[in-house]
Amino acid sequence: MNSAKSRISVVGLGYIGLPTAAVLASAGHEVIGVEISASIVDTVNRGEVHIVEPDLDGLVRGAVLSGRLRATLEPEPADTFVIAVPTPFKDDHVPDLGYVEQAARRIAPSLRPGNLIILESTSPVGTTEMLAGWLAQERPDLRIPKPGEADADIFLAYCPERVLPGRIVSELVSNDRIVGGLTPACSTRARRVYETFVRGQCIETDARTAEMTKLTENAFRDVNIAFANELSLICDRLGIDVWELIALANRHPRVNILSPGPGVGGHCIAVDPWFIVDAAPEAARLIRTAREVNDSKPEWVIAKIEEAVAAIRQRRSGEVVLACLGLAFKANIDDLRESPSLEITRHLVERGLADRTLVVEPYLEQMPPALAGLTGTEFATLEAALEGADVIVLLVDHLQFKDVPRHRLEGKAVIDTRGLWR
Ligand code: SAJ
Repeated sequence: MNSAKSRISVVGLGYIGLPTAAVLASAGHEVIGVEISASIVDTVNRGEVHIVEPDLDGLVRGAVLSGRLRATLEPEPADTFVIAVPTPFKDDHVPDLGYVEQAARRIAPSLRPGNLIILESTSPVGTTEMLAGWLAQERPDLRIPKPGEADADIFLAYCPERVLPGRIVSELVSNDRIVGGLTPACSTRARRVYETFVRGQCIETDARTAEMTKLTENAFRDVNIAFANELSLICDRLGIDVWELIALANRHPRVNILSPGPGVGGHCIAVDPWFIVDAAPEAARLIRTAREVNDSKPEWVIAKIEEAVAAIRQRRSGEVVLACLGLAFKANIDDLRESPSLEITRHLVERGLADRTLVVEPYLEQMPPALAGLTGTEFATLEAALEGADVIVLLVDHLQFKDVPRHRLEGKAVIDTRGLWR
């Protein structure tokens, strides 16, 4: 471990930036978080958090109370700048680097010779070179590093975040880091920063390889989840329990199939593989197909729910009540980004499939804006859903749902997209 402590500016205090800023502060650095949202700045400066993530609240409170972390709207000079802003894609699956460009142009006036800039946002291959280009436009007085050229006034590297939502604080410290500089000197400077708080290994490479490593990790997972999701469709046709099938196949020493679900959500796995497809459309056939398989899973789930409701309506007249359990994109978190569960629920409500739809999400205190105000929906407790629903759709395998006594499901149509109750 390197003990050098310095002044680090973290640009973007979201799911990655805020935990990173707090971990850096607890490792002894003076950390300035730069945000465009005034309410996030106020929240952090009160020592509070705007996201639910295990252990994050205590870490941020401690960092702010110790005086080593503060948030601001305006960039200030620092030794190192870590950019952790979103990189979504546009409607046509083309990466949108607007936030990275905006961050680069905003920090540029504060840069001084000797500064290190690290990009952590998931990015298509070549983004770090583009970042160098934006900085060069803003600061023609500074020599910006170029691959193959040793001399420069600042250092620039790509180091992807790889932490799992729900385990961000521990994985930030324990995971290995891939550090890809525009030059070897950039890699080494960036590695030394990570070595002040990372217990895993920090491995140097070039920027393009580091960018592609991140995309590859998430595309690998996406392809493997697509395999499980495709199996669930095949098993449904063949009358086989896919969960039993996977458990049995996984007894083979070299087979490890992931779990089917209602689709793939989150801001990473449902997005990043498209960056590869966009860069090499003809070559990325499997990666594209996996995206399509996972993206089409919500429609299949919706069709199953429609069948269940239609069967009840055929059997009897009167009100049909549907309950959707879980809106988050995966278990035990409050994150709704790209959530297939939210997409499915919204579709069902907008279609008016049931007379009433009870929405249960233990990680939220009220109906999220995407569903608020839609007629026929009610934000409900698990108990109310078990009491009142004719059709129960389990969309997220939250721990709170696991122990539902099976007799409470009797007489209801149950669509368990996660295999939690099998
Ligand atoms: N899912 C399944 N079946 C599974 C596993 C996951 O349907 O067997 C679904 C989840 O329900 C969720 C989605 O896939 O909707 C993604 O969840 P996840 O837990 O696989 O991944 P994320 O998006 O929370 O985090 C991923 C991680 N990447 C890998 O595991 C390769 C994390 O390490 C990355 O840091 C993160 O993406 C990121 O920020 O890129």
